[in-house]
Amino acid sequence: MFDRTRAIAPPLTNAGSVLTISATQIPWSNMRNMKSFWACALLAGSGLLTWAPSGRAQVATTDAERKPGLAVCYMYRLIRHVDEIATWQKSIKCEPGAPLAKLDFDGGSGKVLTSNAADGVMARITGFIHLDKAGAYKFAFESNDGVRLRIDDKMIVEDPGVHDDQFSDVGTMEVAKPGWYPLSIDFFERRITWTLRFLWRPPGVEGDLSPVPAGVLAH
Ligand SMILES: [Ca+2]
Repeated sequence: MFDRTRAIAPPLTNAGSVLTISATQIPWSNMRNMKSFWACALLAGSGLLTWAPSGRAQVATTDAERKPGLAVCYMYRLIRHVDEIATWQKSIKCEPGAPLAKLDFDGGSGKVLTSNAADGVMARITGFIHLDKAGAYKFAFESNDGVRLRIDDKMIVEDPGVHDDQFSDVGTMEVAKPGWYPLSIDFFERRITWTLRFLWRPPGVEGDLSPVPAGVLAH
């Protein structure tokens, strides 16, 4: 289900070169032959489908290029559901903040994460998580307010509305091939106090879920 080849998107430069080569390899003499033109166009299209990144915010990086912690950007509105974060980003700029080493915060009434405000904050958190064993990983949050986790472009767990500190349901990700997987977390704080704890239990581990450690997060 979680194929490593999908987890590691090609660098954008590769996608760009495929696009350029595909376009320039169509000989002009063939352009006058519409059958050949459309055959080339279909070939170019199939190449793009194979190589184009799947719309994720991150570009795959090598181990050397990967930096510790998760990237984050912020928007400022009073919302009530995590769905509104993607909607707002179509019309307002998401302002980058200092990266987050890990997500284990009981923020109280203070400023949210590394943003500039204590209320009305939307955070889009992106990066990679290292899942170093095959098997079932369990994920959950303690949050206030709403939160949603996607790994490898699949929704794993969410607790999307306005609420006091509470634990989400537990989501499961079956990992077939160990490695770095792209991750995104949408989170918002509406009013008063906020909390954000990202919890997991790797395969083979007993007991309660515990905070995801900084060493397995990168961007
Ligand atoms: Ca709150």
